[in-house]
Amino acid sequence: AWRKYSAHEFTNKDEFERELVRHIETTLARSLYNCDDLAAYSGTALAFRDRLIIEWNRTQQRQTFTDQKRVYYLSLEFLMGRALDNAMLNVGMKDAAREGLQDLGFRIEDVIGQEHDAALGNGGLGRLAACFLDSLATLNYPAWGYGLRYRYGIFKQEIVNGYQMEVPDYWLDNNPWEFPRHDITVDIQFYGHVKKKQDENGKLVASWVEGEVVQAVAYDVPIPGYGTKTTNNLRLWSSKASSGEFDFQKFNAGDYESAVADQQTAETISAVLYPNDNLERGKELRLKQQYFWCAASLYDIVRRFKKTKRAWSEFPDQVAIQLNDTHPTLAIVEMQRILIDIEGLEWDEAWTIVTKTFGYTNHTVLPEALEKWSVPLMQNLLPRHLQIIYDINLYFLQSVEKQFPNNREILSRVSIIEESHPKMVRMAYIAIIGSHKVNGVAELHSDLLKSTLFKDFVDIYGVDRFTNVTNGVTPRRWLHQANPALSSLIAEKLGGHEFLTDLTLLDKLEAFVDDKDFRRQWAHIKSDNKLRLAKLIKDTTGYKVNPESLFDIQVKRIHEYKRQQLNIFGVIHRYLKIKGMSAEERKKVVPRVSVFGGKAAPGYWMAKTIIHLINKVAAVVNNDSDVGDLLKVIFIEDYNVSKAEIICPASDISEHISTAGTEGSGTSNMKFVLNGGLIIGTCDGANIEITREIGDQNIFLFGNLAEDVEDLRHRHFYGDFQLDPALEKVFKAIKDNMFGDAGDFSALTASIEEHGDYYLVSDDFHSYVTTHEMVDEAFLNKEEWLAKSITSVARMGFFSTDRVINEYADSIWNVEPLAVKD
Ligand code: 26M
Repeated sequence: AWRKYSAHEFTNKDEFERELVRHIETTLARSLYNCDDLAAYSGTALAFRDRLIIEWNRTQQRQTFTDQKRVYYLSLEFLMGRALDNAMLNVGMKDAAREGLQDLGFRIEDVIGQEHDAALGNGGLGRLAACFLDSLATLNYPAWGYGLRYRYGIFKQEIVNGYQMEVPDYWLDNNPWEFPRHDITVDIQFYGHVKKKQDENGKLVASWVEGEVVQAVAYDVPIPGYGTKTTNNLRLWSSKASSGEFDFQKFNAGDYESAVADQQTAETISAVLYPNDNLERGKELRLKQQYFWCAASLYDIVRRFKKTKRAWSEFPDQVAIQLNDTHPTLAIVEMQRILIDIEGLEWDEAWTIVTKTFGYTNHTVLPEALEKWSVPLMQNLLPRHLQIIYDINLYFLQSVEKQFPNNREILSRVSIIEESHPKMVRMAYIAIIGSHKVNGVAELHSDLLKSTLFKDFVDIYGVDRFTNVTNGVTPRRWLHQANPALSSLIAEKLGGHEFLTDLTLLDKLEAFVDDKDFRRQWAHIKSDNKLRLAKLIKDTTGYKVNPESLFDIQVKRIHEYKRQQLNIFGVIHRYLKIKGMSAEERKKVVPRVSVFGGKAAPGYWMAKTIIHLINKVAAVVNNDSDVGDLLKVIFIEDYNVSKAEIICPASDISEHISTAGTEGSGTSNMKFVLNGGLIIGTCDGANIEITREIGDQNIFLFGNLAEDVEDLRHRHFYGDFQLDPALEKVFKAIKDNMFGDAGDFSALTASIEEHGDYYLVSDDFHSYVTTHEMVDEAFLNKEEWLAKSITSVARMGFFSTDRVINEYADSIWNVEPLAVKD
């Protein structure tokens, strides 16, 4: 440390202003007198970026120097949202920035609002990865994220005449948070074929030759921890045409057009995030993305390891790789390929290293989400990998055969290759066989994995390979940043902001539950947050909502299993009830705003139909003068991370109502409760553990249990099904064209009435509706409601990703934090 402070560091308002002005005038070549919010944003971002870079370089040097075990989190999705506010809070200079910006005539909120969300993810899985990065850095773990640098993130959703339209999300122009590393590139091979050849010792080795080569270029994003010097790295790979001689020859041969076309083909690999959530569709480009990213990341990891000159057997002592779902499963196969084909290790020695290195997280039990790739497709794109997969399968099945002699059933059940036409490679099985730990994301989910999907593997490997790590959320973004007023009220009571890094300290809030003054302040903050949401609703939909109403919110990807249809049918039921009331009766109705938000996968018709119905119901209900403020229905367009930061603090109640046994965990349930909202939910995913923590008097649970689902479905299948009478009335209203052409919604009603009601909407309808009546009742008692709200927040300490990351570190990765001195 030959110089303690770099020239561009700032430690107070005036120094921040100096840096801001410097960036606006020189880096951006703008005049201060002609500086809009966008330029102020860019200047502020650059000033904070400088600070991050300094800590980032120091962190990387420190990690290289101490050479401890590192964690690599492989995820095809990182749903980061905005970076500036987070950087300000983590660096701890937000107040200085606020005052500095104010001096120059800017409001910090407007400046922060200029940033485009980094939306490189679909939903829960991608946002979990982003929360993990925040906690890994905050806890000083030496950790890298590896992902793809999509040119287009998740599409922007526009609602036109009640229909979802998808608009491309081109987000990369002047993104100050990424650093291209044009010197860090990896050539990635596709297609071609396998040759056997002799190595220098006369041993036969496989060699993958010819085919096409695409270049991976690294782009790095700094990930600051909160209140720490650690700034970790997120490395995103971008594809471009290889600069190899192949293309060069084409250019020289005058085949300019086709050379440019090849270039575009190469760039297509990292062009777009697949917008499916929990649906597997087997597209070749998706497999190319997966291999491209796995191979580049592994090459990078192996290169770093080889610099240390250690023996290969030490690899698992230096490296832990976590697979975020099965999307990176090819990394297991690629690692084995590197060790045997390139490094010349024996199979068994290599395989021991591989299994000690990898861990696999499963996020869903939905059968349609389980990844399978057709053998012919893989044979063509990755011929050597397919051979290795067959070998992995052979050795695995041989050991199963030894363990369970003469049991052909188990062999065919656990084979990596499904004997269908065409044959399919089951990626989850490779992930299980190639990892030392497999985890689910909430207790019920992990138990279901063990008792259903992965049962045979429990019998084969023993139960210890399977574990649970219940999800969490980062309290920095989802409490402090999204709800600064609540965070500061809590800090006032607890004597500081320590709870942001030890969320269990929230339990000290319970002492204040009966404090009248405190309750008033708590209530006040909630109503301010509701006003903030009401403004967003007014600005984006034109509808005015009464902020005194009960705000009832369901925001998440639209999916039949998440049952937004149950919610909107409940809303229609409520509407019909109000319509049938006398003026006198209407006076007793608790006014409600039903808020929906979420994207449907572009090819998921049923999900799009649900969005359409919500919007049609909104158009009728919101314009019905009989109803007025008693009921409003709002669909918030383009739900994303930055909107979630406004929405989560504003709920009175939020809905987490998936069919029992279908939601892995859910994480927005945690965000809403952490912000003082109550929830209505099924006994599913992490709702169960939330209930255990906060107490069942503080949550509204309803519906059938996971253990009853199979039997109910079975009965429906054999015709034992009666449509719930109240739901029948709702369907009648729809069929009478109350919400426009009933034909538009017939698939939705038919899936329930005629096609077996797979998600048990009718079975749960009565209990759902009566539970909502209990919600209304409870909301009338303001003091009781406040007590529930405060108590719940006080008991949410368990759901921080800090706890989650420590569990992964202890039970899966075996890594230690790296101590950082000032
Ligand atoms: C698959 C194939 C092709 C293209 C995309 C996909 C795909 C993308 C995202 C499949 C699944 C994807 O995400 C699933 C997901 O978000 N799962 C959620 O993970 C959360 C974090 O663990 C849980 O809280 C949710 O319950 C779970 O649904």
